Amino acid sequence: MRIDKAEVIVTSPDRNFVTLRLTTDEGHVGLGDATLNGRELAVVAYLKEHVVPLLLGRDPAAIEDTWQYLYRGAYWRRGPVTMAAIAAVDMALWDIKGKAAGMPVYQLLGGASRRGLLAYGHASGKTTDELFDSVRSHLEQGYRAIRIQTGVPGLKAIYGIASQGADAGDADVRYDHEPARRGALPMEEDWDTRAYLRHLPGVFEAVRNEFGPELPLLHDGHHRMTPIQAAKLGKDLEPYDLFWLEDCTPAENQEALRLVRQHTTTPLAIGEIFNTVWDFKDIIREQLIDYVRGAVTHMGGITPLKKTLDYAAMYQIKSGMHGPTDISPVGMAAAMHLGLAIHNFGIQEYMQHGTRTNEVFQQSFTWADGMLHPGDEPGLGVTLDVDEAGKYPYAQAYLPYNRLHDGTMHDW
Ligand code: CS2
Ligand code: MG
Repeated sequence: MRIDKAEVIVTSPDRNFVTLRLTTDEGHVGLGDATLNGRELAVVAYLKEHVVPLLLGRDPAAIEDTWQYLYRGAYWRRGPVTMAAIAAVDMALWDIKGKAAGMPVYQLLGGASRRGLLAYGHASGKTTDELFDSVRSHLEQGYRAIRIQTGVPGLKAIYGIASQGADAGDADVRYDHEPARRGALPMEEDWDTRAYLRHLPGVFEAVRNEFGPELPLLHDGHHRMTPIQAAKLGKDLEPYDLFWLEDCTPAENQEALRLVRQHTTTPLAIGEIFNTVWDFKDIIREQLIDYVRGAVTHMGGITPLKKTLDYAAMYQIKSGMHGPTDISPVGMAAAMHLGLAIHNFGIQEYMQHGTRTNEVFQQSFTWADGMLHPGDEPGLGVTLDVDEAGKYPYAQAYLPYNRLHDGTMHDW
């Protein structure tokens, strides 16, 4: 079998997605997600200009060799653009292998290790009342684990909080499906870590009082704290028994986690912006985290993320793969197949794509009783309707950015 055709398809149904579509001389089609939120076209150019010419004529069965060829062959390794491009190739090749074998990808990865994948959704609100409504609506949708993000008194707009768009002067800014603002410059948000640290423990206390001790609760600190601030937050949240505290400090400074770890037993998750096992190596070996947040789409594909998670398993560290709406349905399917197969699955983030996205990408996964399952169609189980995709041209969109009250740029 040979790769005959390699197309890069950009579509923007509810938000921008980049998909690599490979077709073989035997007519098998494989899809890979190459979406890099806010910098999508850089990956499109990387794929079209530099990767597609290398793929034509290659044997699609040689997944490991193709991965090494693209990673080592380029000499310039790692980085989000390179690794999103390689990820798309890797996913598409697994998809083709599954279709050629007549098996879902999770079977090729060793078969199912569980009935389904516990998934968490994103509850948020500017106020505690709004937050409670959001938690209730997630429980009604069947979620059995919930991330809690809340507004902070005195701050006008915080990333990850739905329904603040109107106040921020843009009624179209909805976090759930469109955190990136289309066509304009990025939205400015504001931040005050001391106000946040004062406010958040009380919110978790209120949520526990309202919803009881059992519901797994998560929180994303989105890289905004210093190590000592993160240590304090971890300690202050201990009574509320979090499933995890995510990205408490900027992910580049891995030593920060040593300090956080010395002070708190709140479980830590990190890695949605990491690209390779090298980013995780030390924090896994030193057992500084509890969950690996890497996305199939941004870690170079199923092949290297499986290796990273197998390594993490030696230290009882589990998966918590990134799954916001900027991971396309193809990337989500890849995460579900991998999560079903590995032994050390922890939890899967699941935000739910919009209706238009689901019309462009037909998917075989199921969502019932708070659990995801990738389905049993051969390959990844996703097809792309090219005509439907063509209705939604690319629209420039930026993620927001953050400033402190005195105007200083801050991590968001
Ligand atoms: C977030 C994401 O899902 C998460 O945990 O951190 O919303 C993240 O900010 C976006 O994926 C950025 O593209
Ligand atoms: Mg996050």
